[in-house]
Amino acid sequence: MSREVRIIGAPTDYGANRRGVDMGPSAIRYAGLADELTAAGVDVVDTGDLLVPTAETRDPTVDEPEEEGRKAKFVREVEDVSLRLADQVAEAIDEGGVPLVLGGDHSVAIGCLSGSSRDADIGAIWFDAHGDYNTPETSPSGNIHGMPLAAALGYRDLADVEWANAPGLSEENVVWVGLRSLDEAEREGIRESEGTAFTMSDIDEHGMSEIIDRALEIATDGVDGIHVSLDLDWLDPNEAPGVGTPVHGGATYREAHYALERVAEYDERHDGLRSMDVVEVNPVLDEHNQTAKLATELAASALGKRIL
Ligand code: 5AB
Ligand code: MN
Ligand code: MN
Ligand code: MN
Repeated sequence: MSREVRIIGAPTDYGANRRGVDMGPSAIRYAGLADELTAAGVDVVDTGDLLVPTAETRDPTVDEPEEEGRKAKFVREVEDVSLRLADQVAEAIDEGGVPLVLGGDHSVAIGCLSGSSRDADIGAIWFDAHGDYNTPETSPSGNIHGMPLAAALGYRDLADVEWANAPGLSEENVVWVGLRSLDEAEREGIRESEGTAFTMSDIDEHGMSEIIDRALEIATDGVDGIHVSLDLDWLDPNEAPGVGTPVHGGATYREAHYALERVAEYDERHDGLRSMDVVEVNPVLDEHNQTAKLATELAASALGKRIL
């Protein structure tokens, strides 16, 4: 029997500074996600989208005034989505599936990590141009999509909340791959963290093959499984123009595919891919749905699509 991949749409833009990323799940489905996954040999169940009230009906600061030196916009809305998403992710895993969460902005990773680590110790591979390791204290923007990893690790609190905590996420099993844009205090935080950061320079120096080897080894060491978080701005903007915070000098098309093919290969041997998210696709900024298409292809690569 083949494995079930459970698609969960999380059409949020609360965590981002640009509107449009809430249309990501729709664009990714339209780009042919279900067919790509079916071709990869998994059973696909699409549970539809979480209900997410449109940002225009909410006041970003109503519950979380921007106190001096402390910014986190739409924090109550992110809390609400995170709690519901975490339940769905945990349920998919309980029922033997692999949840594939479609963002939405990267704040949805909070619910993913929290649900995925509810009853297990997990590592995480964070494919992203950015560290997403800000806190309300360090964030230059107040946008929660720049904070999910720090929030999930819990000791860096997001507005004193327990809901953001991913109980079984082990910091030493967190690996960033492809970093090239960090804020000052965020850089300090990553340096001090027990996680491992591979920058684009590391990929230049050692090649994607060696970096993904090391990333998988570290992320999977001593845990029950891993969460893979794929921010499309990890790729070079030439490949993935449809993102809100593009940064030049990113992963190439083949580097990205290769890395996710290696995740699939690891998973095939160890059944170690527990959950995944694909985030930050912004159809308003995209060109002919190119970035959404890439998101579907990369998800399929991670979930077992083979060339031969
Ligand atoms: B993304 C920035 N570091 O915190 C901040 O796209 C950008 O989920 C965050 O990686 C980018 O606002 C968040 C400047
Ligand atoms: Mn990013
Ligand atoms: Mn360990
Ligand atoms: Mn991100």
